[in-house]
Amino acid sequence: MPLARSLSVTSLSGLEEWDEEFDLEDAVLFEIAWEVANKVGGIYTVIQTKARLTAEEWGENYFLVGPYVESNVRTQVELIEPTNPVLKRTIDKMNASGCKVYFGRWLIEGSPYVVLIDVAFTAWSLDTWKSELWELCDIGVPWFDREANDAVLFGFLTAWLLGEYAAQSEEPPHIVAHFHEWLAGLGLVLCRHRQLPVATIFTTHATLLGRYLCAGNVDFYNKLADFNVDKEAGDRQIYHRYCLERSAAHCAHVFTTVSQITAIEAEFLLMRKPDIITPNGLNVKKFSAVHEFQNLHAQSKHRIQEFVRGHFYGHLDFNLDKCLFLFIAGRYEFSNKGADIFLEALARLNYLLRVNNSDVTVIAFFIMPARTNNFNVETLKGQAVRKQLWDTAQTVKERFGKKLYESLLVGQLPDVQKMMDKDDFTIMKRAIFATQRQCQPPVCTHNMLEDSSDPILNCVRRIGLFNSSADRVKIIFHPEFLSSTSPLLPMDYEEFVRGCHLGVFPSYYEPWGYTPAECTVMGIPSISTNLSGFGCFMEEHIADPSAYGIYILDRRYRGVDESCNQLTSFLFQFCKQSRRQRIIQRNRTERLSELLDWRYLGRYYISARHMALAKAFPDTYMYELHEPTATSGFHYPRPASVPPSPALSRHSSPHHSEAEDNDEEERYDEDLEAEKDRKNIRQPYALPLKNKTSP
Ligand code: G6P
Ligand code: 1S3
Repeated sequence: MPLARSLSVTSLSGLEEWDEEFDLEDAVLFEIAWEVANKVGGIYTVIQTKARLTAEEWGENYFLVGPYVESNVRTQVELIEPTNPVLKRTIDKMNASGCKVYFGRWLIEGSPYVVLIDVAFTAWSLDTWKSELWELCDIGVPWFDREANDAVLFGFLTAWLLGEYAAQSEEPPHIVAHFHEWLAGLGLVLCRHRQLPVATIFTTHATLLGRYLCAGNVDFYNKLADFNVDKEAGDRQIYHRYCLERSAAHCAHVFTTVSQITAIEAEFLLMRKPDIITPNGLNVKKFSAVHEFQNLHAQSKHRIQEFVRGHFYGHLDFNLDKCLFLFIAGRYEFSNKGADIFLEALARLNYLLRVNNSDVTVIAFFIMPARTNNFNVETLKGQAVRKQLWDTAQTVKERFGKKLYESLLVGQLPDVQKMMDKDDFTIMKRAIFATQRQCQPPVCTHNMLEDSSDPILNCVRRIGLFNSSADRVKIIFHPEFLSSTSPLLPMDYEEFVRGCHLGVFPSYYEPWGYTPAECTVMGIPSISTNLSGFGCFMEEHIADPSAYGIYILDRRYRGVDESCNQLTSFLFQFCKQSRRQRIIQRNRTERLSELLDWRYLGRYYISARHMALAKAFPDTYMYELHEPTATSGFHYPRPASVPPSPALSRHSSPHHSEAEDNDEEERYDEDLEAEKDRKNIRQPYALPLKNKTSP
């Protein structure tokens, strides 16, 4: 009999009301997703970052289940023998019956156990399982849909795993199985159909129909109630996928989505209201020195500036110290991710900066992967020219230093006129000649395969932002994810974000949106929208989000043009801030990171699991729903001092220095402000969790 384990919720900081204990007894947790140790998109980030907290809670009884992908396993997983005897018998039995199931430790924080199933190895069962699926619930999966075929194999195999685990257990087990997204959903449906002793949870991170409908030209949110969902799914040839998704949502003991906005979407498109919202968190790294992240910003910014020096060689007629770096990053979905209105707003911003004779230059980076044929020559040449200028300066400096040294050795002050000779001037002139350029600095860093039909490039052509000297807004489209081994911009994504001033994510369809969340925990302000899960979550928990550097664009109640004007106004206001104001704002942004930490947000997952256990095993577990609902929590008031508006900020701190950029004064002021704010923050409500009752 496994040892009874219990979760002491008081051990999690800051939630004094959580003083009840929920005894997990012999329960085991399986978390099942196609993205376990297999990076495809955002779900990987959810599972990978949450693993440490869940492993701490469930210990030896936590198993992640995903597909076996050899290349991933080689780099991320240490294969070992199963430690749990029941699971060992289960895996042995499956392997003896023609499956290939592996067990190991995923080498990430928390080192969780993983069960990886080679779905291709059991492809011989596909036809049998497809007809079983048809007999069971009339869902017919076409042969050509490879992803759906994988979903069928993965579904039957995970249900087999869970059923076998139950069969191999000496006493009736209490299994919790948490399935993520439609690709894993069939396993849940089969568990219910086979009446396995499994408490099931289904989380949708984005609905299939929502994603497809938004990508088209549809007024999605105003028409949510009117869609004929079966027809819409059929028209897009995803009816079978949609059925798998909808049946998983309906069969689950507990159904969750990642945000309130996706909850509404699910209610209309999947016809089930989620039982609980499980927002996405991150592992927040708190630095021991409070201002460490500001130093990191300065270091990374310096590296971006180096890249800019190369990219704009021959056209460096703007002050790099007054240059602001903005960026958008993510899947290349031009309108869903809001790249369309960002470009339009940049054109308007360019006009405003020019007519106001601003000395600020904005460089907007677009980091969205598209099909390319490697870097273009002009871009690579820029970095080579920069390097040559640097090398020339070093050579002349060394020769100069040598002469100076020799002169001092003989006890003479140097004759400045003779410190540089003809050769020095020749190599310097040659280096300067190399910076001459006939064309404008390129907008795109790569050779695009579909250059003439690319939406970003076409939009740039239309708005005419070609990096000319007169423009105050410059554009750099980097159609590939960043990498620290790139010959062009050798930085990984995190370093790059830290070096920027503002992340701009004006998405139209974004169930959660990790990009602005990542900015926040790094202390970088961002723009999101009230159509993104993140934006709505921040709006709900912060009294004055923009004072904290969280700008939330209204895309719900305004037309595109109005939203674009609002975005322009956010950008223009941001450009008007002084360095001092930006530093204050970054400090405030970083202060919100606690709100996005799994240590806090993981509790919604805990709650979902307890709710599922109580529904599946009512004799053993009990759960009571409290008001207010689970999404209530922290509340950040307005910052104690005046928000960093350009007009007011100089009076916003008790010890303001006359020197505009005196960072030390800044930090002192900010520490006082942070202390005031900390005292004002209202602690979260208890989550709707109730302790276990005896059978
Ligand atoms: C950080 C650094 C400062 C630097 C500042 C630049 O706060 O600690 O030394 O002056 O960044 O800020 P900016 O917004 O101009 O990049
Ligand atoms: C989805 O991934 P995506 O980028 O396709 O899931 C993510 C994790 O829950 C979420 O952050 C994102 O908004 C969704 O769109």
